[in-house]
Amino acid sequence: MFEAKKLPTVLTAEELLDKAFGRASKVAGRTKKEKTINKLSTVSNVLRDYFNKIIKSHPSYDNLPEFYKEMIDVAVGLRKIKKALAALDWANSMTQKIITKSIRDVKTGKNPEQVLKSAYGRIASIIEQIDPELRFLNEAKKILREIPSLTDDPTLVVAGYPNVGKSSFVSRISSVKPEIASYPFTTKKIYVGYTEIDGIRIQVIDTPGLLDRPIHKRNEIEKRAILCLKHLSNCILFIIDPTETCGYPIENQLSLLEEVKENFEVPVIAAYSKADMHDKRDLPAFSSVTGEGIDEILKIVKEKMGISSRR
Ligand SMILES: Nc1nc2c(ncn2[C@@H]2O[C@H](COP(=O)(O)OP(=O)(O)O)[C@@H](O)[C@H]2O)c(=O)[nH]1
Ligand SMILES: [Mg+2]
Repeated sequence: MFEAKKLPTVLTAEELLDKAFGRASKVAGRTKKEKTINKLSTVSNVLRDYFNKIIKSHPSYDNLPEFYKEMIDVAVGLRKIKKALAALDWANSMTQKIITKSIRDVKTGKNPEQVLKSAYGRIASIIEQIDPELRFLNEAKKILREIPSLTDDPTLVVAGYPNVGKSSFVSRISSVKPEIASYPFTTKKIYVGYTEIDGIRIQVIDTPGLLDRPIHKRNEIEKRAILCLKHLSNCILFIIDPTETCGYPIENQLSLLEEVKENFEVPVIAAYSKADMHDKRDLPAFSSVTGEGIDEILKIVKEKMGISSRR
């Protein structure tokens, strides 16, 4: 599971240099030589710890589930993150090299003050070079934090026109109140609920604004958001409101169903909502108000997802 909430704040070059040199300015030593070596070692430790902390806080992006890779790529750019982390790695080894060499120079008798001054100058110039990457990583952190935490439980995505009863269904079957997260790159929200079918936890996702209108009319960013859903879903429940109280004629709802079927390779279950208001039963029908038909729907979901209750 991807947990961007753990990503730390990233300092700018100036802040990082203040931190390292500030810490070094407080160290003591019996001789000028010793004091200089202690200062250099302090800068070395602060920088190494800092760079390692930032680099290690990021997951191994290549090993993330496709859903996250796609989402992160759209939100901030996977290559950009990798390049920025590589730049930090570079700065880390460069500054350590400078410090190791400087300590050796002091030990072998070079003027401590001059060595320190020159080392500080070179370190500062390296850190300043990666300032854009540091700033980018801090911005990326803010965006990545918005990415919903999803589990790798089997996932049911709920689709259908607005007001057909998607949210009501997700709430009805969820053991806990659905969590709301946002897509980091659109204004769209994701509602995530969890239910159990025969002891197997199922993640149920409702994404208002994505699979509730013709896909072919979507802009690029929405199409990519839909692509993220493709990586995530194991099954789709397409809800049709035959009463049309949702405000959309049944023909439009059916044509969206066809489009969803064409765009997704997973099983798509079509079902009627609001069964308490009509008698149409040529498709499975359920009511989130009375609870009628809900167990039937979950049973079909279980079959389509290939969930076996034998354990
Ligand atoms: N009678 C009845 N009304 C329902 C049912 N499910 C949803 N509704 C109503 O339909 C409207 C839209 O439901 P909602 O779940 O918000 O739809 P969504 O936009 O698809 O998420 C709300 O006023 C619900 O109370 C149902 O099973 N029976
Ligand atoms: Mg809704």
